[in-house]
Amino acid sequence: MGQTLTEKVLDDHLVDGELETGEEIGIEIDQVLTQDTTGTMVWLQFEAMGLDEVQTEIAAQYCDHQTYQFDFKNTDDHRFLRSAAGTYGAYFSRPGNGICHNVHRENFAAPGKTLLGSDSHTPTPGGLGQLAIGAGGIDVTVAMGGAPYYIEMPEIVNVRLEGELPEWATAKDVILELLRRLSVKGGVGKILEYTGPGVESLTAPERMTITNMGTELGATSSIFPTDEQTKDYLERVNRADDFEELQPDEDAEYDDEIVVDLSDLEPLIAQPSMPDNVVPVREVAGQDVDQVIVGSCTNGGYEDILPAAKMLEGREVNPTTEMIVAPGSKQASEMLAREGWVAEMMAAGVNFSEATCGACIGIGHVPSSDSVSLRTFNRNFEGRSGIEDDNVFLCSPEVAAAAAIKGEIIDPRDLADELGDLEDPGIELPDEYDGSKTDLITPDEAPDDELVKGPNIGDVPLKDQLDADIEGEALLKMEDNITTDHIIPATQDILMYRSNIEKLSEFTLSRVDDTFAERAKNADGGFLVAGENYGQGSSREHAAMCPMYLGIEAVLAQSFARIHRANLFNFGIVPLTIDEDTYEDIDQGDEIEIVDDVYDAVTSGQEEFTVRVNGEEYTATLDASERERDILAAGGKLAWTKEQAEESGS
Ligand code: MIC
Ligand code: SF4
Repeated sequence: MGQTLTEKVLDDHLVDGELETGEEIGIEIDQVLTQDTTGTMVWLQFEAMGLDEVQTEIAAQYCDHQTYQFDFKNTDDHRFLRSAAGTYGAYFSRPGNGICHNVHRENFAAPGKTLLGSDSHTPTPGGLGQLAIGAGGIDVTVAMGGAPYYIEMPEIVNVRLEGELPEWATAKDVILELLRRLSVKGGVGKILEYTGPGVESLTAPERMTITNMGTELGATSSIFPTDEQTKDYLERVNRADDFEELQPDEDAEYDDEIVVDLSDLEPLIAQPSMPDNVVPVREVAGQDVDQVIVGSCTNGGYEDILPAAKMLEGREVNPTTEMIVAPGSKQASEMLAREGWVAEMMAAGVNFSEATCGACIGIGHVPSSDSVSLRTFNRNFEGRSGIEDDNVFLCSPEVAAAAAIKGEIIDPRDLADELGDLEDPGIELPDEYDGSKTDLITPDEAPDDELVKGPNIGDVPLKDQLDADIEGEALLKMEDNITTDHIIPATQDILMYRSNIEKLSEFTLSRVDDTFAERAKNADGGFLVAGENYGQGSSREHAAMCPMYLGIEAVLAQSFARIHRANLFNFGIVPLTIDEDTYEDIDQGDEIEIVDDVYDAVTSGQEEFTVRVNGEEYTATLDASERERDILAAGGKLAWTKEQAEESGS
């Protein structure tokens, strides 16, 4: 039987296990990336493990989330990250240089290589045939130290693309269509592999918009085969040598297949406040738009901003609307500036920003109250923009620019009819991506050789080994699709504490219940209860670290998002699955007791646990590999890794 492309890349990197769906496999990691809000913990844990040098081919530390540096704590984090990159041997990308995924794809992403990153949108270079996976910080730390990365072999889904995109439909509409069909949990446990005759019509940057936002489906990764388009892109970024032809075998077998006829697509939009709440733009047309933002790691490339700039050329942003353009990388800004497009956009009334994540996580450009904001981003979780009652829609740069011109949501086809002289700008790649590279500092040029820690940078929190008895209150009962933005928000006032868990933990789940952190701290142990897809969204391990710090010992949920589930193991919190009836029967405040000796049950491979709630008994399931059980028993991955090192005498 032939192999899928995913299997080929995995096979090439396999160091443990077999490529059978559901089996745990260990793979070698070639490249790692980290950014400024997860990177501080990555390096603090690198230090705590006693590691002394990066072992992967490439390790890159980007500064992209807290680039406005509102507080010395942000700048201290950046200085610490620079010193860690210098000390341990990673590339360092200064604030303003761009978003990790954009800068990584310009400089390092390569077909057939593996990439592990402490950011959930790490799968972006899947559009170049790279197998890229997002993970919690400590998983990246360990991979950077040279150890394999372990995951459950995902199902491989064939997403067959047919036809070609019609006018005004874009790559963003391809992924919005998949979200509409599959939902935000439709990709959990899966890798989406794109195939079919429609692939060749999409340029590499368009493919990367699709793979970037595969994360919103909950997918482990997304990958495209490589071809002339891949080669063309790599030539334009001056890395032709990185090209490698990669295709699935003709007789490859997939676990599932989805067919998308590109020619059927039209401009789509995700309504507030979930990326899968997708409808045709025409269905919501006519609503006034207060704010439009083009940018982010999904649509912040040169190729994404240029169409919006062309649409605005000789026109004006509607007086009732504000339009912000925040490029994904300084290289994109620089090229657009040199070609005169920045001036053109400014003349149209655009507020042109530095290259940053910024508004995507509620840092700057917070929408006004009770208003509509249209963004080309990948996430619109409630409150993520920095205001609780936000109305954030997600769409393509073309739909965003149309709304900025009209002042209301409008399908660009209808705006073109109205204006008479508006044409679909299409997609255009620059002859050469020729922005300067001065802000990417190589390990050799690194100015520091010891860690520099400001006063806000704390220690890595540790937990004791797993208890035999776990009992306590159901401290919080939550619904389906709770995001890591609910657990540890990323807004400006909170983000600066990412390297200070004691302080950060005060904000734990404050968006759901602002008494939670205090109650948890006083309770001395307890449970979290949630519905389906608990912990979707970001990779931030802080969403497990802080509950651990507050004494949470187990989470009972109907299902878990992949990265967050791994983070719970990594910080010694037992993730137990319960069925819907059990979920319904548990109320916040109920007394819960795990009847089994938890330590023994976890280490002996027991799957079913008896949970007593107010005297009634229920079954909860621990579906975990032997390695995950050992990590849990040790009290988390840091303790476990140290134990391993001691056992092997290194
Ligand atoms: C996000 O988009 O939510 C983030 C901020 O990039 C996170 C990382 C983080 O929380 O630091 C992610 O996607 O992993
Ligand atoms: Fe940054 Fe937003 Fe992309 Fe996360 S999703 S990396 S915050 S641009």
